[in-house]
Amino acid sequence: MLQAGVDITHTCRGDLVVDLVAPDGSAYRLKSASSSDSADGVDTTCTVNAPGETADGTWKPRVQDTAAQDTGRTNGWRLTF
Ligand SMILES: [Ca+2]
Repeated sequence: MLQAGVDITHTCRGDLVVDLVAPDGSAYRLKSASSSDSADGVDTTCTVNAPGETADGTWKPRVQDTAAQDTGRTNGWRLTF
């Protein structure tokens, strides 16, 4: 079971779309944008449905900020296979 944790400082987390990109380029959505969620930051761990994927290769987080004004930064992330 693959678990992905992300720690993001941001002033409006509803702006954010977070994906996990596998070594072969497959993207797994961890978080979608939400216009109704204006709370601060993301610090969560979620289970990713990614059958057949292994730790081999380079995994990357991809964070997109879909709206102007509010900004932030990614502090860290982790994967557990
Ligand atoms: Ca923004």
